[in-house]
Amino acid sequence: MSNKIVLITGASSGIGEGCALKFAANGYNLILNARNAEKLEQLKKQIESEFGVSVYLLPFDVQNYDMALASLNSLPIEWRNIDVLINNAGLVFGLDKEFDANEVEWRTMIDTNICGILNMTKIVVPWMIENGKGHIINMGSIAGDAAYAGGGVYCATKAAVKSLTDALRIDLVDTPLRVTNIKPGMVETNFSVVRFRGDKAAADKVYQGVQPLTGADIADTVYFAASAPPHVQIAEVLLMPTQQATGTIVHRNN
Ligand code: 8X3
Repeated sequence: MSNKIVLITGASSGIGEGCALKFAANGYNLILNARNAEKLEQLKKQIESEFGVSVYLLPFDVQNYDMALASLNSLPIEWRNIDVLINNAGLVFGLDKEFDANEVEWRTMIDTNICGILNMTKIVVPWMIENGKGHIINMGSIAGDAAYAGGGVYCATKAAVKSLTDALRIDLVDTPLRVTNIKPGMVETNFSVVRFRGDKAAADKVYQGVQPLTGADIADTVYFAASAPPHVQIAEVLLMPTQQATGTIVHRNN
């Protein structure tokens, strides 16, 4: 295969889906991962007919190292030549005080947002080192820069993403590989619907009177980092709506 290959986790919606469309529009072949195989199938059909690139699906839960390893090891050899790994899979539950948080929910956040990235890194980065090329792009968050009320575990996971990304950049400094942390502020996806455990009205309130970013906006920045010349390493990007200034300061219309 002559096209470049991008592997995207959490690709079935939101920022991950935005990245899939952006990279496909620029001629990349895609390996798409998410838990929801049905949504991935739909996206594969849409992308292959719209952009004429090849899409390989790897449905598994990034929380589970054994599943990730078995799934990635099932990739045909020509698909292992991965140019860009976008560790996007992540989620948030609740806005509860740390001492009120639900332990199943905080374990799921830690296992997905932190261990998910570690699992993918442990499997894919050695392939990239062997191939002498690669770019790891981790989805951090403005929430990793400063904690906010009710964000305890989520903010901690995104602070961990920053540390893991910075450490990986150090570990790979003597290789041609690049490592990037993308840190979005308010992005309207199903992120807040999951946070409020399916309560769409509560999720909509988060973005009331604000024009939030979209998955496509984030994908533009991810692609910018991936398409920079090989000697340019975009280490970190913090991006937010014009109406947002920090994780907690937002100007709302009305
Ligand atoms: C998403 C941004 O501010 O909702 O990571 O935590 S925020």
